[in-house]
Amino acid sequence: MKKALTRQQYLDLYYFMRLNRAVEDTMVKLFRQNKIVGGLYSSLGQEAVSVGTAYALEKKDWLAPMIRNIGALLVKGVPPRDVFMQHMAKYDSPTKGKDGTSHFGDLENLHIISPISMLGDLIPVMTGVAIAGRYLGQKIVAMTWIGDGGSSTGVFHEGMNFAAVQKAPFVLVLENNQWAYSTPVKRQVPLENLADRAKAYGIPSYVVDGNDVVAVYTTAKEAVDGARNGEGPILIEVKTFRRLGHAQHDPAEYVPKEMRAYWEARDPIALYEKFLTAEKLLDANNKKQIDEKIEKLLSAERDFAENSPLPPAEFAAQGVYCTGDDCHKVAPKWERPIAEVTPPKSSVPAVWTVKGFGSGKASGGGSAPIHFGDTEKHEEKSKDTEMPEAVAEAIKASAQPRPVKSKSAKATPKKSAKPAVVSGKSSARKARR
Ligand SMILES: Cc1ncc(C[n+]2csc(CCOP(=O)(O)OP(=O)(O)O)c2C)c(N)n1
Ligand SMILES: [Mg+2]
Repeated sequence: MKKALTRQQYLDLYYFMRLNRAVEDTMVKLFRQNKIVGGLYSSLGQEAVSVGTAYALEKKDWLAPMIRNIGALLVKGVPPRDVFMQHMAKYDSPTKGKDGTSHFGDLENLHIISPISMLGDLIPVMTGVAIAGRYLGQKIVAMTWIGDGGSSTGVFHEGMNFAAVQKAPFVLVLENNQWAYSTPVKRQVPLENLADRAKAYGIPSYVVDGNDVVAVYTTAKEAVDGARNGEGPILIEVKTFRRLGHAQHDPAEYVPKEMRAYWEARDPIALYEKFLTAEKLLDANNKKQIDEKIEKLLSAERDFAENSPLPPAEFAAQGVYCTGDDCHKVAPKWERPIAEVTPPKSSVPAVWTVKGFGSGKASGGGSAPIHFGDTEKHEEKSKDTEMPEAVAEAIKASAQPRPVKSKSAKATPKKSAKPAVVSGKSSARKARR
C-alpha cells in the first residue's frame, strides 16, 4: 500500500469499513433474535470493496447498491437506523416497512437508486442515470456493483454495450467474490479475469485486489475521474471472497477449507490496521476512540430501530405504487440552459424522404406525415411487390382502403449514418497483490 491519501482520507476509509462490519454484526444479532424480516446477506470480508469504491464518488454522484453493498450506503450518508429498520420492516424505515432488505433509494438528497433484484438490471438503469446527468449538464458519475454470477446475465452485456456506445459516465464494479450461491467462478465463466469482459465493449478495465482498501479506492478514483472527464464507462473487477454463505440460511459447506483459510488470513480490516499502524496513522488510543464512537452510534441507532413500530395494517395498500407528487417529485434538475438541448437548437432535419409521400393536395407539404390517400401514383412496377390480380380484385370488392405498392419508395438518406466508433482502449491491469 502506497501513502497517497490525506490522513483524514485514510482514517475515513478505516472508519467506514469498521462501521460496515459493525452494522452487519448487529444485524446478525437481530436476525438471531428473530427481529429481521426476510433474508440477511453478509459482506463480511468484502467491506473494502463497498467502502473503497463509494468513497471515490462525490456527493452529487449517483449509486445503486446490490445486497453486499451496505458499506456503500453508509459512505453515501445513509444512517445505520435506516438499514436496521429496512431489515426489520419498521414503519419509520425509508419504505415504511414494505421491504425486508435494502430496496430503498433517495432520489432527492443522497442520489441513491434502489437495488433491483434481477441481477444485472441496474446496469442499463444506471447507464440511463449517467446519460441523463450528462444531458442535464450535471457532470455526475453513476456507479453500481455486480457479482461474478450476475456478470453472466444477458442484461449485463446489453447494459455494458449500451453504456460503451453512449460513452456514459458510468463505473461498474464487478465484485468477484468467487461464488454465486454454490457455483464457483470457474464453473460459470471460462476467463481468468472477468475484467476481460470489457474488451467486448471496447472500454477500459482494471483488476484490483478487493481486500486492499487503498488499492480499491485509488483505482475507483481514477475510474470515476476518467468517467467524469468524458472517457466513457469503466469496468473494475475486484477480487475478493464471500466469507459466509449466500445468506444466513447457507452454511457454505461447499467452500474448500484451504480457500477459506487463504482469504480469512487476508481480512481487509486487519490488513488495513497493520498498514495504518506501520504508517503511524493509527495507534491504540485512536482505535479505542473509533471503537467507542461506533458502539455509541450503533447502540442509539439500534434503539431507535427497535422502538419504531411495525406498519399499521391499514397502510398496507398505501405507497405500493408511485402516485406522483404526493409520493415524490421527479423533475429534471437542469444545470445548463435548457435551450442548448431543446428545439430549435437541437432539432434535426428529416433524414428520410420518400417520393410522393406528403405531397398530395390535402397534405402539409414535403414533411407532412405519410398520407396514402394523397400519394401520387407511380407507374413503375416491381415483380417482387406486384399484387396478384385476383387479390387486388378481392380487395376492391370488399371496399378496403386502397393498398399501396411500395415498389417505388426509394428511401434516400440525406446523410449516411456513420457507425459510432468507440476507442478500444482496453487496459486490463494485473491484480496488485
Ligand atoms: C436474473 C437473476 N437470476 C437469478 C437470481 C437469483 N439470485 C440472486 S443472488 C444470486 C447469486 C448471485 O451471485 P453473484 O452475482 O456472484 O453475487 P454474490 O451473491 O456473490 O454477491 C442469484 C442466482 C436473480 N436475483 N436474478
Ligand atoms: Mg459472487
